[in-house]
Amino acid sequence: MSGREYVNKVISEVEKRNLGEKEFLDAVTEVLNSLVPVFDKHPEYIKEGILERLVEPERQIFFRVPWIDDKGNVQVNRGFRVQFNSAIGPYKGGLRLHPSVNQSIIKFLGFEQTFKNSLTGLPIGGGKGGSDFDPKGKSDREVMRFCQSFMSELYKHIGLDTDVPAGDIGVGAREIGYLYGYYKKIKNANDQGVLTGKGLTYGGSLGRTEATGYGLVYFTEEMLNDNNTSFEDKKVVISGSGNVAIYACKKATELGAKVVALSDSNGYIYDENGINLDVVKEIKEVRRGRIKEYLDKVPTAKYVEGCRKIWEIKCDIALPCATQGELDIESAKILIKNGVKVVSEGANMPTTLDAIEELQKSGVMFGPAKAANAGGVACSALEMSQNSMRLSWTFEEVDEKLKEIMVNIYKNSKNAAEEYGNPGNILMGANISGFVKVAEAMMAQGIV
Ligand code: NDP
Ligand code: 2IT
Repeated sequence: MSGREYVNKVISEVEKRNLGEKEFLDAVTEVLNSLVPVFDKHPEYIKEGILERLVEPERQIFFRVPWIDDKGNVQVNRGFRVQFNSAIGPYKGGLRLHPSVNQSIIKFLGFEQTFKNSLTGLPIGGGKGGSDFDPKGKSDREVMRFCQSFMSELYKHIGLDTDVPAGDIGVGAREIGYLYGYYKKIKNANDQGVLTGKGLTYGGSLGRTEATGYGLVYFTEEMLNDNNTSFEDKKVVISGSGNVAIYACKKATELGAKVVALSDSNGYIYDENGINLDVVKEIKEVRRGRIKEYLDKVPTAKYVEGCRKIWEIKCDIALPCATQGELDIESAKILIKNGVKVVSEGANMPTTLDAIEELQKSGVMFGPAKAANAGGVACSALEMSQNSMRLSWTFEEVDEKLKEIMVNIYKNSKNAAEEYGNPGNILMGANISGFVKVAEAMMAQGIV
């Protein structure tokens, strides 16, 4: 069987078995199509059913999360944990709290995480979880009661060497604190490495808060340098205004770029003088407010309703850092028309498949999420190492390791693309480089 026939066969099986799961099917289709040359070179992977096994999560846990709101009413949410692949290490991946969360979204994220974690070079498998709970507008006490109820089931399935969750959309230091406190209480064990993204006073790692955004910029800078350019003097548009967007904005600005826009799900702000990040951090990290409030402090900036319109701003570098599917083909065409040179993904799967094709066709440099945003989970793995050793590295030590990991991810992705006959296609190279390590580990461990 040729590589193409094998991939087509598996994609059609996945479509039948996962009906209507658009995000999951998109993620699988994108990855599998770029692996065709790998199967032509390694028919032994076909014989061992590597793909058939890889597209089926090892374990999926769905559970009821009842909690009591501030008015005394009973609320019920649905909890998810998908333990996708443990070939190279314990399941590792974030928890997302957002009303849109469903089985398809958690599965796509877990699938992607498997290759991303492989790319980091560290021994971590792939997993993801979350709930359709909406933290917006909830009091701290409500978030705490939800987190405790969520953990009262999740703790049965996670562990230092089994599965190590962390943050994602809607889960930051506050939520990880509540989750960890409850885990410790019901397990009677200070297993600090069971969650990452912890506060610095109880086993967190310096640099984890910054890691995804900084890592995205380190990766993108390496890609730019390799093409004889850099962030210096570039105009940058970043979507989102959460953890990833804020620290991408900080590092890009430090490297001499001017970030002119940030957004949230309601709209975007445009500041031609460059975003004042202290103002954004006060709104988003301290008050949990809306990006629109930026105008209260910087009245010369503009606010535009509707987050998708952010891609209409003329820029050299676009960094989508909000959510999946946020940069579609129409947005890609506008970016291209306005002369964008680079699109590099901080969010997971923010660019739709047709938009990626359009960008690549037009010669825009493309940094795919599983490579470009791997800095967060890489730093999580560094946090696990520090917890195991019961010591803490300095910010500089962590940052240095992060930089090295991101440069290596770029180089390995670039080399894999060349080796498999598609030089410059970092998306294909990242898929192949991430996949081969997982496939080799699965081959070595037999049919399990
Ligand atoms: P945050 O919760 O800190 O911020 C999310 C941001 O994205 C907010 O500005 C939010 O706006 C916006 N957003 C969320 N959902 C939507 C939506 N449906 N439409 C438009 N805007 C939306 O999350 P993170 O910054 O941590 O995560 C952002 C992305 O980066 C996600 O795709 C995540 O999976 C990915 N990622 C995160 C990592 C991490 O370490 N945190 C690591 C690697 C990837 P609003 O407030 O209006 O909802
Ligand atoms: O998508 C991701 O890589 C994350 N949300 C980070 C996961 C982690 O375990 O740090």
